[in-house]
Amino acid sequence: MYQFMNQSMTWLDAQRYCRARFTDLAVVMTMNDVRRLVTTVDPGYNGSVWIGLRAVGVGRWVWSMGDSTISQDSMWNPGEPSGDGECVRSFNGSWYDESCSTVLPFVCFNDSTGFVINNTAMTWRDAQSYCRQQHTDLASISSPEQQNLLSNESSLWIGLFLDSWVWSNQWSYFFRYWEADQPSLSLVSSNCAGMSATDSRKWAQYSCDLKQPFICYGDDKLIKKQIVRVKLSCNGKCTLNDPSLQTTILNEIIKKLKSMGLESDRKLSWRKEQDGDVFHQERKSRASSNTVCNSVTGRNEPLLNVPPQGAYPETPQTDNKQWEPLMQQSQPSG
Ligand SMILES: [Ca+2]
Repeated sequence: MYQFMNQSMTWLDAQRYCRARFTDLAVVMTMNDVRRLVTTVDPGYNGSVWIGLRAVGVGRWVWSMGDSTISQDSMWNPGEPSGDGECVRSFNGSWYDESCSTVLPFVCFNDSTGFVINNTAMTWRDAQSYCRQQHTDLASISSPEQQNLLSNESSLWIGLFLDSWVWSNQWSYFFRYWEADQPSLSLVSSNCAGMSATDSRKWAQYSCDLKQPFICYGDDKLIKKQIVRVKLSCNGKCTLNDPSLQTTILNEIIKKLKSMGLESDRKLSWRKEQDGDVFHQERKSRASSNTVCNSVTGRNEPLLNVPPQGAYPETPQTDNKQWEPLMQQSQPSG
């Protein structure tokens, strides 16, 4: 879950903030993540924002699809990579590093149809954009068999490129969504990445000292969640796992808690256990009487999630005692 923070910080401070309150600065692994990231930003804010990507000193060859490092059976031509570019073309079944601004035909990978060769010459980045829009991505080549499919082709861009960036959480994941001219070797002191202010919202590099809003991911630790366990009985006259009955009971509890002072922005829900049920028959050893038809079992498996924005009153005060014996309070988190 992405969280937009509309306050300006340096990249390092933003990272500290995200780690303290959420999990980390935003990590992006797929085009779907890109779309979610873009919609996370407040509509009223048009500037650039930090994401959790920063430069490291060393480059390594990785695939555009992001899911793997270079194959063990790498197919470099002897003498390659020769250091004359950060993108890779396949020619006669071997790989050559090449300037990314060279225009070449390219090979996309399509989830349904496999390799798709496109004979329109483009820069590597434009070819990558094209493949992501029309197919899945620029092709990864992970076996000699796949390379053989290209052995009779003239020069084609493949998905391999030299990457020297790393995610804040150290995940080895190489999905990138750079602006056409980024990352740029001429911007050597711009070692942190953000989502740019352009319409495309692709990524650009900035000085890490720049102060700008940022996007974190993870659950908000400031939202306190309280879990209470309830024991209910209807003497065999109902099925407590009937969803409509659960809704009715929950609404009654909400009504009661509100009358006791629960604020309206707090949310209550039933917590399902792994089997999908909310209520479980009390175990025989714990059953207090054979009149209990449905009740809660399992230590630390309470059934009500109460994630309020602030602390819920420590001890619910009520002049109506009928709910009180049914609830147990757990320690609020955070
Ligand atoms: Ca070369």
